Amino acid sequence: MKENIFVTRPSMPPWEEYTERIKPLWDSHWLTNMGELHNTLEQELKEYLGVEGISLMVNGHMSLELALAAMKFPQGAEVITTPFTFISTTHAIARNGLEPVFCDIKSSDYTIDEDKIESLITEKTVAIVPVHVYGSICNLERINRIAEKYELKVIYDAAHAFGSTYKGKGIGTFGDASVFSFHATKVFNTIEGGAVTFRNPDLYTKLYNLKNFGIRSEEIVAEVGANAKMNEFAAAMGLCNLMHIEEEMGKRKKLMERYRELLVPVKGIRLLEEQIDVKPNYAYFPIQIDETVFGRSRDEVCDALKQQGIFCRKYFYPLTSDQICFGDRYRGLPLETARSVSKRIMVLPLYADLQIAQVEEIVNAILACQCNRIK
Ligand code: T4K
Repeated sequence: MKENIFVTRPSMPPWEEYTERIKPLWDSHWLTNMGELHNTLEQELKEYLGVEGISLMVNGHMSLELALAAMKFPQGAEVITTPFTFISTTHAIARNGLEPVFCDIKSSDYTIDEDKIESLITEKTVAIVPVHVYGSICNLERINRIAEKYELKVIYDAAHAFGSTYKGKGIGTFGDASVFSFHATKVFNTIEGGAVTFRNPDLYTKLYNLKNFGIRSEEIVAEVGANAKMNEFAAAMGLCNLMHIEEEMGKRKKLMERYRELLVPVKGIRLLEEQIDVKPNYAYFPIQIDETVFGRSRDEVCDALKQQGIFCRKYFYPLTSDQICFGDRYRGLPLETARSVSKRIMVLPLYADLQIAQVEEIVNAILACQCNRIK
């Protein structure tokens, strides 16, 4: 029977490498609470990402929630963000008692439309939470200028952008903080995990308190905090995967190049443009299907591929602002580009172990949908 192809598949280090890493834990019995592997990974990632400060977390979502919490914004304050993202971004804002203010996106790279941010700023605005969606980098310079002009904080959701650089600088060095996800489905994974990167050293202590119940010593709890620590087994996975990160991205790059070669000539299918000054991380391969030109809708293509055991995903449909958990609250907002992209987008399978022949099979399956219509 033919193997199903999913949108992604986590990369795992050789079994022996992982077991070597975790073996000492059977002697030490030290499994979590900022253990040796946690601290080593924190140092190694600091160097790899080229950041001044980093705090490891249990996952990307808690990294975002706690990065926002660390800023100590007043309840009800407004945060300008994008609706074209994973629900985590919006939930992190809402769960901090803040009001998400949704800004439209650009059709060129699907990131927040910097031209529309200023018109959304009010007296209650405290921050901008842009997302480097699919690893597409936001307009860092314009966002920085807007933030400086209005004295706003910028917290980048860089869940998709691990290892990317802009003008040679690590993507985690921009804004007041950047948040990474090391979930199993990401370019770099610690099974579950995440991190906040930052320049202000005060944030290290604030985040430490927030991720460890505010405990400073056996008898002192200095702050109200949660539990969002990364454990030693996750850190061990990270240390192993970090050794193979260049190989991981190299394999993804080759697959992406083949996708591009095959799909660029296809009318009605739009690919993400490469960005100037950006070293990409080859995280996702989204395509937009224009039904009027291609002859088949995104949903028809997705369903047809599913029938053949190819499981693409409609990241990100519906927009987070239109999810039922928010009722009709944001349904009338002028988010034309985001709504249009969201209806046409699908993400094709991409992971290091995917074979070039499978990429060709996926593209053939897409093209076959078109032929079926023409017949
Ligand atoms: N901000 C943004 C912009 C994000 O995209 C995310 C997460 C976050 C914040 C929050 O970060 P975390 O708290 O998650 O660290 C997946 C991931 O679970 C999620 O991490 C990711 N974004 C999102 C875009 O995708 P689902 O609901 O699509 O996952 P699921 O379970 O359907 O997995 C997708 C496919 O991956 C499966 O069809 C098969 C494959 N898979 C998955 C897992 C979990 C495997 O092969 N092995 C596995 O262990 O959300």
